[in-house]
Amino acid sequence: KAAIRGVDKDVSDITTSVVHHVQTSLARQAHNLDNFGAYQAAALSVRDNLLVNWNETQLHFNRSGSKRAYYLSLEFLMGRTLDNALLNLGLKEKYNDGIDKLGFNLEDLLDQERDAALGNGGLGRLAACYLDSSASQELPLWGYGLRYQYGIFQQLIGPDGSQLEAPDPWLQHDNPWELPRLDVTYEIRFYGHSERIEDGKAIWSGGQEVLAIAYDVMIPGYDTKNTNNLRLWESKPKRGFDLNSFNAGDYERAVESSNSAAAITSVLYPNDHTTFGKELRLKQQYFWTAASLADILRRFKNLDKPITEFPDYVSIQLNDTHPTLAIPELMRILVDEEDVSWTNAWDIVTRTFFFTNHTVLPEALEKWPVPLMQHLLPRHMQIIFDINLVFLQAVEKKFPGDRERLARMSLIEEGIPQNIRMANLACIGSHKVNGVAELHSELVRATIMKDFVDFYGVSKFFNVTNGITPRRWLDQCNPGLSKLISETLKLPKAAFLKDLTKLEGLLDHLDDPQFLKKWAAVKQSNKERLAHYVETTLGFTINTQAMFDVQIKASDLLYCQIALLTASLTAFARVQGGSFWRQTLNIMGVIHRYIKLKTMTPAERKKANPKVVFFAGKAAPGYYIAKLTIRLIVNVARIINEDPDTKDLLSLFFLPDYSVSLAEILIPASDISQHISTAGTEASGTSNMKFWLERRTPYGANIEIAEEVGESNVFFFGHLTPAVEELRYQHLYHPVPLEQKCPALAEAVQAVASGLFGDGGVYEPLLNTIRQNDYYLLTEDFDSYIQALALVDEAYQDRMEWIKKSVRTTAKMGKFSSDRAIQDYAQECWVSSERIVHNQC
Ligand code: 26Q
Repeated sequence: KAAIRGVDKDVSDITTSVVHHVQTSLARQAHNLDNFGAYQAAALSVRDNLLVNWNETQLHFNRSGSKRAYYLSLEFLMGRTLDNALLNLGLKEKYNDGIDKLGFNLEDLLDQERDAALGNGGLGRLAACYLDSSASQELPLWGYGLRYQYGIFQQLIGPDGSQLEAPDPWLQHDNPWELPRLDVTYEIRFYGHSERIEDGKAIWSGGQEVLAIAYDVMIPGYDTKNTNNLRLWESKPKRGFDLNSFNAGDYERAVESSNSAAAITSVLYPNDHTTFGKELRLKQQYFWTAASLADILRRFKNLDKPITEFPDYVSIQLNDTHPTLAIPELMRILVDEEDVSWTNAWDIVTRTFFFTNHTVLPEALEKWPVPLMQHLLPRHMQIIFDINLVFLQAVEKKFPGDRERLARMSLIEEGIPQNIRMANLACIGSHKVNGVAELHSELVRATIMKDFVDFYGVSKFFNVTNGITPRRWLDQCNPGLSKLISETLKLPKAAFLKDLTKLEGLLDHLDDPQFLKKWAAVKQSNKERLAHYVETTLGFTINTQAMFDVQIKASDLLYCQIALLTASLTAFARVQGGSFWRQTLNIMGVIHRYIKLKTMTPAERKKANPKVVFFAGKAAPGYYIAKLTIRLIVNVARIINEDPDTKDLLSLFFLPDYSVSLAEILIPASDISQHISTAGTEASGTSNMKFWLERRTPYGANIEIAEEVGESNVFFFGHLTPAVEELRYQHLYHPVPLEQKCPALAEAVQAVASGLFGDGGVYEPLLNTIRQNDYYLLTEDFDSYIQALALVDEAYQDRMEWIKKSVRTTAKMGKFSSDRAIQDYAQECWVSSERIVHNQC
């Protein structure tokens, strides 16, 4: 049998099944079918295999009475499914042959699929990697999320180079990867009144009731039949429309409330802190947590165990504070509906939940106004006040008379209006709290959770360094490399794709010139694939012999505004936090390079290292400065790419509409990637794990990556985290004009201001962020950044040595597999009881 323990199918079974779906499911004719129809039929045929495995898996876990883990995340950035499903099932080659026999090309069909883009970036993609890893490790983990009608917006570039947003109607065509479960529905209440009765209990009634309907997405494990579930909720009105208004002839009024019910799951919110206070976002959060908990409880009740054993059978991981309402919701169910005493209920709750924090920036921590909560969820507001009362009494007991401490730790922040601090609630309602990289977790303990560490002790706080799935980010997006690794290590692919530490074996081949040549050839063909993409989408031909330099971020640009705001409010009070990925540093570096090339003699130019720079990323729609950065990049590209003096040596592309699928093309083609956030600002970063060689500042998981791969394989530059606060203080109180402080950067800034790349005035607000208090320390880091770039150019000249660096880095990526991360979570959190029964199928 094949190395993969997957589904056994003949090519003829496959063609029969695809044709069957063309005729029956699609009601079309096989001889008159376009690529999209063929994709749909192939997807339905693959889905049949998944369904069989999915059913067996659920049966196994239901029968075994296993403990289960649930991952609550408002975002799952899944990307495409067909290719991944084929690889995980071990059926890719056979489908390739089958589709070929039917007169189509599998790669063309794969390209027909729309990304499922139900996420902004890091946090959502992490959730998707964790689903793949837990399914592959046969762990009974389900994801719970929302089935948004519209995912993250589509990004277009307008005539003046600005970002334009368009909706992402990803469900326009049937989605073969989901199963509506019209029988799995729950009624979710909003508004109304809560009346306290005896023993801390209350009756919550009235208001609006909305229906939650389940849609299941199958998550196939790799090299196993185990197939887990991602359950996404859709909102629907409980009643079609209001009959009284309808009968009175007021049709608009009659459908108003049903429209408002459907609106709950209509759109994914961009990661934009201006959302705090928006009623619809809070409605999303409650709708989703309430439906998920009701579903989890129903499954637990099938086990027929006393409710006190709930935490022995259920662990719930909270992906950031977004699902924190699950804590008061479980209290409500236990106290009001299950007759559990307050103390016992709190004991159950605090043994069930685990909280993962993704940011230490105080301004990015979720807060909800008390009046809004009171109006939307009156019972939950009471419960939060009650939790707070009991908690603060305990704090007072441990630290008598320390009023400032009480004020800091309270779930309620005083002010007009008062706000609920969701991170505090998530922390006290959870058994454990973790950060997402060593440095980040340390910062969590030292800053935002310091008082809680004093109160609970440090053992409640731990670290799980993020990881990425090697199935998608190695095998699927870089099949040539995966094949070469398998041949070189003389191992079936499954061996290292399930145990990424096996890549260390590559170190034994560093002196084999044949192997290095093959490694370089794989990179070259990936660069050609990207060049082809650029040619077909932007109409530019690029030199694939040049170095490819990539900086990509999902919607990360938007964070810059958060931190800029902070700068003017709290200035130097904060050491850490914020995340600004400093695309401006990169674009100023490009301009610097361009100016230098322009002034060179032809002989000097001959010695220069030809380079193609790629950017991709979306800016949150409301973030003016981030959008201006994109506009600048696009307009610099327009000038540089047409300049006959330099265009062979330097070109620049902003690739619109960054997505998982675009990342799958960009990442394998990069010679170098830039992860250049200001030190101490980014929690972890996960795209840094997807590249094999990079240029970085010391933040987040970059430090751990360097520890693994060796500092000689990364190009660190700039200041370390502890210096950042002091530097910001200096900037604020002892400002030095840009021209004196950093002439090279001043020159690049001046080039923009002077209109070299179109109307300079447009960019003034962006340029002022550098000239004025320079919160992200471009002026501090620019010179050392340019020096690092020079080192990169120099190192790239010795191509053999460069390839070796690439191999060494790859060899040491084992730690950053999401399989390792999931094991960490399982051990530290979910397997606290012995009741997990693996699905060994
Ligand atoms: C919150 C409230 C209202 C509206 C939106 C939000 C919101 C949405 C998304 C807040 C935050 C996010 C996403 C955050 C995120 O992606 N953080 C990144 O998480 C990665 C995975 O842990 C880390 O690698 C990155 O360092 C971190 O920035």
